[in-house]
Amino acid sequence: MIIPLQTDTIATSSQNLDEVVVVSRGQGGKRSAKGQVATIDEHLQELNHVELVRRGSYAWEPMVNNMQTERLSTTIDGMKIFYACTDKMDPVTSYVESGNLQSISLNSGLNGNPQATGNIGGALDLKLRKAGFLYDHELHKLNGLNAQAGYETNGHVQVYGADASHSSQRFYVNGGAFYRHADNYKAGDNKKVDFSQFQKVNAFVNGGFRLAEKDALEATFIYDRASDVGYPALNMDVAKAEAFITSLAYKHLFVDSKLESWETKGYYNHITHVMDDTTRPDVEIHMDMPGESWTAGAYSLLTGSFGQHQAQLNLDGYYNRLFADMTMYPGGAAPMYMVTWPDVGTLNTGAALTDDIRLTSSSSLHLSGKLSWQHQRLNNEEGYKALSVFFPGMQQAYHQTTGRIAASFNFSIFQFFNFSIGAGWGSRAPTVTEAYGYYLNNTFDQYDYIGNPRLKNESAIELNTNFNFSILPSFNFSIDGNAFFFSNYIIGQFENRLSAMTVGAEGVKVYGNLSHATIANASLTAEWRPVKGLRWSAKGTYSMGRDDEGEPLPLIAPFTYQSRLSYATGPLSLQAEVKGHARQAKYGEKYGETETAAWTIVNLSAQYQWSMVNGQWSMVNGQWSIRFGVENLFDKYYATYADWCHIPQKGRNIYVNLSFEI
Ligand SMILES: [Cu+2]
Repeated sequence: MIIPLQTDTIATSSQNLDEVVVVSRGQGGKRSAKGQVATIDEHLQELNHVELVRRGSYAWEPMVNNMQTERLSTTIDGMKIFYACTDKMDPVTSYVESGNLQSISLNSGLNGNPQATGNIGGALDLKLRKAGFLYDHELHKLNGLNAQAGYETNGHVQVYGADASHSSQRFYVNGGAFYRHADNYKAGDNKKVDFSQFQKVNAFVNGGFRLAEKDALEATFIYDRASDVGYPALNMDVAKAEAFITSLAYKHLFVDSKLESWETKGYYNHITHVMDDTTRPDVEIHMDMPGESWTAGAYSLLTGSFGQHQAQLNLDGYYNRLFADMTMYPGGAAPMYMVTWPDVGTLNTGAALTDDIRLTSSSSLHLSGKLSWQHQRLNNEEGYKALSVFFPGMQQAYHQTTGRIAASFNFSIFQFFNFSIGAGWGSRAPTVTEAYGYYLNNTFDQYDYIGNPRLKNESAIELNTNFNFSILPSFNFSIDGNAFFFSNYIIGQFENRLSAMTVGAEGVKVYGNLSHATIANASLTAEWRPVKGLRWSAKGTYSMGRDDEGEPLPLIAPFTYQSRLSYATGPLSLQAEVKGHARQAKYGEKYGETETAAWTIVNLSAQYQWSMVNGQWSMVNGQWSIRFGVENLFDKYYATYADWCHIPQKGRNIYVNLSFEI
């Protein structure tokens, strides 16, 4: 038998992954009640430690452990990609579709995947769905077909997706297309939310070619384009957000060796982001605000097994360019032009090592570390000179060295008891916005933000623990906690000497370092399976965030809870869910945050699956599934603490999703 050349799928079963949400077909794991038709954001909601910041109904920004994009790493199959919007309208998770992905993995805290840098809060890796080579001599060539359609009443959301695959021992290819369209949605009590529409198309191809028995080339191409995207929480919408994502990888598997696999991948991606305020009424000064991001990079990952050790060595490097500018058109006067991201070129190289050590049959140690070196240059003279006015003597090029190291110890007694404890230290360089941003208006606190090229790197010490036990085979209980102790925490600080440029802004903030800050999270999960098919689960999470003066940090979750009751019999499964959060009593008033009220909603869902064996496709079964559900059953009008400027969530929404696969 030939060993499957799917090292990616083997790597996902690695024990150091904290959590995985399954996007595509596959057994086990967490998954969205909406199935593959769900958006990436809805899939991400299934993960513990993850909350999403919403600025509209599209492109939510993932938060892990109550930390946003700047403290996270997001990679696509290990590839670095950087968003192109100065207002964070386009987290990189918005440039892929459910159809592109097999799963999303989350490493909480400083224990990142080998390609992750700057991941104090956590690292998300979006795993692409690859058909893979056939590895059983007896099978004929295998073809697959997968199609989905979905409809949601609230906002008339339409989703259509189809993909096909072909695999042989020498060659595989899979590709598909996805389309989503949504009109304005209605919040509870039938209140329409203007500028909440969007449209998106996505197409992808993955291919693999086996050069020799143990050597293969793999290529990926993704095109993604969102247009006419409304952002009700912001002053502007998006005319176009477009991404090209490509990669070429060479994989080698070792036989009769302590080394297992070696993968080297080169990649390139380009994002174009065009904001638009022409559809908004009563705009005092029209603005054009385009942004672009280019990233080229490579990594080389070697894995091996040496006695008790399962180790990975990764070397990587990338070059990213970020450019954004803004032209304001005051009526009757000459247009005003400014550079908001001064064409910053970032060259980053790093080396990472992870090691899983099996100490005894019931205990193990996981170690990971990475050292990165970074060079940044401001390539736009105009932008450099504008920022130099505020920072006389600032340089045009900067160097940063960052690193992370994490260790965790795991102890288990069969399935009854599992305990882990971990610690880590890590640092991150300031982002381009934090270091070099120029008059970036933030609608959260109504301040214009200016970057600070003199920022120190931020660092944090992390402590975490997890305790899991089963009293009876049917009852499971777990406690999870972590705490991050920051030094030089980066956040916007008042600058009274400067006046705002944006109409309606309250003033100016410049990014600065706080000497220290703390973020801590604790969650409790219980699961009970009283009889076959019946399952009840409940989860509660409490978080806190404090700055150097003991004041609450912004965007820290209040007490949140979720309880699910599900019943499965044969092809039918039913689920009822209650979720909500308490009043956000400790909100970041100092940072412009306002209080969010408590809310609770009820969701219902049902799924029915049936198979057919078609004579012509004797090797494969066709499988149909239909998913039906009601979200926000009682049409509650509410906003979560993470809804930007308290834009309301969807009111009652009924959905039907149909999918077919062979
Ligand atoms: Cu934007």
